[in-house]
This record gives sequence, C-alpha cells and structure tokens, in this order.
Amino acid sequence: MKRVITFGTFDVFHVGHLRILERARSYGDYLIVGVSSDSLNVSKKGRHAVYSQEERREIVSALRVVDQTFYEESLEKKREYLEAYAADVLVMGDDWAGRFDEFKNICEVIYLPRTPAISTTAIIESIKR
Ligand code: C2G
Repeated sequence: MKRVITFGTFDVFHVGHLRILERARSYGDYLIVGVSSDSLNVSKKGRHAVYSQEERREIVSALRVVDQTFYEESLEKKREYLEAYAADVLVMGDDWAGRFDEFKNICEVIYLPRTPAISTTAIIESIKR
C-alpha cells in the first residue's frame, strides 16, 4: 500500500486545497495530512488562522480522499513525520518547489502546480470588501 503524505494549514477551506488533496491521493492508496497547528500557523504565516486547528482538521478529515490526519507542530519535524507515518510519497504545491528535496533519500517528493487565482488571503480580502 503506497502511503502519500502532505501538509498544510487549510484555513478557510477552498477548492485549491481540495484539488491538491485529491491529486496527492492519486499518487498512492492512502493519504495522510499534517494539519498545521495554530501556533505553527502563526509562526509561518504571521497571522492567526480564521478557523481553529480543530475545525481545520475536522474539515480535512471529513474528505473522502483523506485517510488520516495529525497536527503538524513544526516545519523542523518534517523528517520525523515522514518516518513516523512511513510516507512513500510527499506531495506539496509548487510554492514549495525544491524546499523538501532533502527528503528524497527517504521518499518520493512531488510538487504540483497550485490552483490559480484562489487563496485564503484573497477570500478574506474579498469578504472584507
Ligand atoms: N494550494 C494549492 N493551490 C492554492 C492554494 C494552496 O495547491 N490556490 C496548496 C499549497 O501549495 C499547499 C496546500 O494547498 O500544498 C496547503 O496550502 P496552505 O494551507 O497555504 O499550507 P502551507 O502554508 O503551504 O503549509 O509543512 C508545510 C506547510 O505546513 C505547508
């Protein structure tokens, strides 16, 4: 059974998030998603997520293409997570292109094109207007 893993905040869930998860799942038989904790999100995005970590995990966990989720606490624990979840494939959007190549010695690393013209930030801005 080929185990695929991906990571993200998945705040204000949108089709860009859905499509990367669907595409990630297509690379194997089992998809594990590390959902960034609230504290990790603040440290990497410089702002609080709109949805709590529990709500973001609940939404991601409910998707047909997602088999297992956990809280990603730190970007520095990536190798630990890849080993702990026995990942065969790491899939990320290409805004991360090259950033995880160091893990090619333990799993396949695939970067997929982002879904254009949609982002949580843009959604928040449009709601504000
Ligand atoms: N994504 C996408 N298309 C968009 C927006 C996001 O394909 N229009 C992808 C991103 O490339 C990422 C995933 O959706 O692979 C989750 O995006 P975010 O929630 O913004 O997560 P990010 O901050 O990139 O977290 O350890 C890695 C980080 O936790 C990844």
